[in-house]
Amino acid sequence: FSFNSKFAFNDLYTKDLWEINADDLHIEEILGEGAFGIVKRATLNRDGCEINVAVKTVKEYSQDFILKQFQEEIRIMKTVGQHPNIVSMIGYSHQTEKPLLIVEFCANGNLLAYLRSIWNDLMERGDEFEAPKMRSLLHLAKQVSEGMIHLGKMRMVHRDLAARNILICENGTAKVSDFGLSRDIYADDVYCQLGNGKVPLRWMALESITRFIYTSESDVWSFGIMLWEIVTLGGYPYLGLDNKEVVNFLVDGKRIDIPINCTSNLYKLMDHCWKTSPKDRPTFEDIGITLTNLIEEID
Ligand code: ACK
Repeated sequence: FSFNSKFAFNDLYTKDLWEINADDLHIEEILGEGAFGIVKRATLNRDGCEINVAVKTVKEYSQDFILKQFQEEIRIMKTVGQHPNIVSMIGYSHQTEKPLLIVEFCANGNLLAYLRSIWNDLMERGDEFEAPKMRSLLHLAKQVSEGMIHLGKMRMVHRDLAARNILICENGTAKVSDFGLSRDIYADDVYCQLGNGKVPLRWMALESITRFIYTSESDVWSFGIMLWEIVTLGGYPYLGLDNKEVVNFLVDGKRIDIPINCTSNLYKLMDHCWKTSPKDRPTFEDIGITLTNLIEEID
């Protein structure tokens, strides 16, 4: 090696492959925003092709802890790596005034909004909820379980699994999303104050609420609530109970009842996810197998 080529070699090592040139990014409309964070659609020029992406950033005058949380989200997305059922990171940019996190674009929005749109359609037309629709919704749940198996392999706990945090792509694939910043984008009734932070109480396992313990098993509990959201086409868990009453309800060993239109086998699966002892809950692998069987049972 000559002196020069050695330099080029070192350069290769220090260049961050995730860094995106802000000039290649054309920011378009806002998809969602909260007190601290904001998500926008954008197009990114990649080797001459324009691709749709979602860009997350922080709002003006963000406090230090928000910026730290944002850096943490970027770090987590790097660690998670690629999986078809996880929203993947495309890159980030630090060249701009505010840091940008660029992720793949999921054209069909979040699962909760999708479920509620099905509900509204049914109400308008006065139709029955049909088996093929249920099958396709369980397929989405199955895809989420696959994303969660991958997260588990990467030794990651999501802590906020819920229909609002599942995104649907243009081809209908469900992807687990949101490893931090979106938390403040949703209504306050979802995230409530517990200790120093805001938490999604109604999606949380008992041990997360009472002892701040988060594991794959507590993600399984949240998955059970997400299944309930699916069956009820976007219902609000524990409707009619305030936050304190929810905690007492769970501590007393009570659980959400079987929803109308829910088969006993599907209810059995969600109820299994809400076992008090984390080790008694199914794993995401078990859940995937059960869902495949349940999908086959639907005729
Ligand atoms: O239902 P939505 O359009 O899907 O509204 C929310 C909003 O931003 C706040 O999170 C949308 N969103 C978030 N990430 C993405 C993404 N990667 N692709 C498309 N939309 C996204 C989300």
